[in-house]
Amino acid sequence: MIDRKVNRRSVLRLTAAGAGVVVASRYGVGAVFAQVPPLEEKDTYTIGFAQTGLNNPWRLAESKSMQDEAARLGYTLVETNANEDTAKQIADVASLIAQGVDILIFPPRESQALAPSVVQAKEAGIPVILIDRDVDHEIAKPGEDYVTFIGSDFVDQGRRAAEWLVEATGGEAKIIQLEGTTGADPAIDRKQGFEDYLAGTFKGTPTPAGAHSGMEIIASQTGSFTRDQGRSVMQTLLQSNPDVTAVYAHNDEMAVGAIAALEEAGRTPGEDVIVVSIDGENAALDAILDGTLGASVESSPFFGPIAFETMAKYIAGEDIPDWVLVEDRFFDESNAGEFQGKQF
Ligand code: GYE
Repeated sequence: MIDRKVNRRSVLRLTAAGAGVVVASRYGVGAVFAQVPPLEEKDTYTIGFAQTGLNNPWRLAESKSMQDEAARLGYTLVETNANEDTAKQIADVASLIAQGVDILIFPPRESQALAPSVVQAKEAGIPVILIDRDVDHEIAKPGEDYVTFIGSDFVDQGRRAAEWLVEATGGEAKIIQLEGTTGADPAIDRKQGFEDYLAGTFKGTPTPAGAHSGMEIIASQTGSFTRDQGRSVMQTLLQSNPDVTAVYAHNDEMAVGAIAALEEAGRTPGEDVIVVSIDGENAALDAILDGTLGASVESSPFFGPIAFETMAKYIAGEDIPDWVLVEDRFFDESNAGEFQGKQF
């Protein structure tokens, strides 16, 4: 499992850190840069869980899933809350490292900003499993600096939203895109998957459907994954883009906010403006059933079981893939009733 060689990147980092720097680690200096620190078999573990914030149903569901699974296993979960402040999350991770937790399992709020924190954990001899968001692989690599990323294919989520929207609008739409948190992996990838699909490519390969030249993105701005900002950004964008006929929101909370803004402006979401988003929360299923939201690609927050199962495999010395892919369902009017109230 941990028979990974010191590669060029590790060597460069060692040089950059200064050859004379002594790195404090439970596993000795040599091992630190070569591989993810191992985790020994014990009766119980202390897990550092640095949450990005608790300001929406998705985050609350994720935290509860982690808490429930840790409790079920009799492990101690030390949870921090960064209140959607990246600098705070960096400090939270540093503090969990200083406390000497056995392992860190957390969602990095921003993909570049949190990558050095992942490397710092490794250098302190603490393995990291990333859940729900990934870091920039140019700075920290799965299988080398951290165990793995467990989460969805966000590029594909964007593609699926685009594909549905093309169908729903007959290939003709003036789209406002509400982006997620700037610098967050799902915001970057959901934008790319959506825009690339409309341009006729998917992950660098031409799509059979080709380019959709009638689908025009007329404005694209961040709403930071929140309902409030989804609403206020939509209010502003509506003023300058009254010709909008579709909204693609990177998550349901922003879609729900945008729907409110559209209604306030006298528009009829679901009729004159078609809305699509991602997550599959209860409020989105309700909106699908009342006709204001068209569809939502699932992005599950229930990481507890899969995170702890992956941790157990790592302890047992099993080979963990660099990416533990979470498969997502799709919600629209055909199945929203079945799942209504059962999500989060
Ligand atoms: O879609 C969003 C949340 O990182 C995948 O973050 C997650 C996203 C999720 O705030 O609602």
